[in-house]
Amino acid sequence: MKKILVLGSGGQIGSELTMRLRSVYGGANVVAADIKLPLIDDIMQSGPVEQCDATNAAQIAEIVKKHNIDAIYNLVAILSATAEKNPMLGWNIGMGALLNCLEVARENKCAIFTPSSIGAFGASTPLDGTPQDTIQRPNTIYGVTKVAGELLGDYYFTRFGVDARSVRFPGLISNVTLPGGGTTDYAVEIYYAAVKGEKFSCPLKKGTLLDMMYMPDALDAAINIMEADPSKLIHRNSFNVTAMHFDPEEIYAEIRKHKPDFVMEYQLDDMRQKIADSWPNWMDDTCAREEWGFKPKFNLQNMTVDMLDILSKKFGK
Ligand code: AKB
Repeated sequence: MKKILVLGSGGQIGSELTMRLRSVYGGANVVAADIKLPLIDDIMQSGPVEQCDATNAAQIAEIVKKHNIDAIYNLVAILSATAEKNPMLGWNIGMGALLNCLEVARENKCAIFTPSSIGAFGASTPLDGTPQDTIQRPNTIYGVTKVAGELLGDYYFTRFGVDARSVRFPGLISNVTLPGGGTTDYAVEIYYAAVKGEKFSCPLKKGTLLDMMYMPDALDAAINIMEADPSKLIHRNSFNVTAMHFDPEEIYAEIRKHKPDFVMEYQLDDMRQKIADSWPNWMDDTCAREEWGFKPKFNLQNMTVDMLDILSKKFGK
């Protein structure tokens, strides 16, 4: 990867991945793009920025040609709970952006990364130790777009030689840009509430196990899979990756070790609960570890220390 385009630079992953890619490949070599500008100051000031509606293929193609792009990070998606409220929007944005990116990548010989998700699994998948290759019959429109995206990525690779790669991200926990409309968002919001001294209402019930990962590990995964030796890849779209799994009680207890006065109560969101119940409790990510050396650094304990520290500084607490 020499010249990279990040579509969705304003989002939870994009706002951090853009800065990480710039630190690795140089600010001038990473073009940040989003439908909505301006982006955060760090991004605006450290390299090229373009306005781009990813559902418009001509706009993507123009930016790719203008900047001689050879790798595209397509991070455009509507997250699970929002997509479930508006399935057509979820499909049109998720699939529209992906198909456009794949076509532009084919025409311009670009590599392409598009995240898949634990949402690509469903209630009929083995939920404990979910294997790399298993039943994928998701019950959400978000999951349907993720499975279709995985299949399209492999299709464009075998049919046209497009270097399409992907990982199935679990819930991502981060502190720069809040996620919005996801099922796993509670695991981010709980830290913000703890630092601000607010009571937290948890939308998922006690015992709801979900895979999670701290953003620094997700950024490493997104870069390392694209840098991986292609001759070692047996899989491509998409690799199970995870760093930890916990239920609301476990993350609450971990935060209370540092903030003993913090209070969490339950206020269940039926839609999110239904989605979470259909997702893996924990995935087996052996293939990612063996094929391209995936090795996360953060667990619930050291992530909690880091999240509380960074957010305390951010909010002057
Ligand atoms: C969501 O909850 O929708 C996302 C995801 C796990 O893909 N964070």
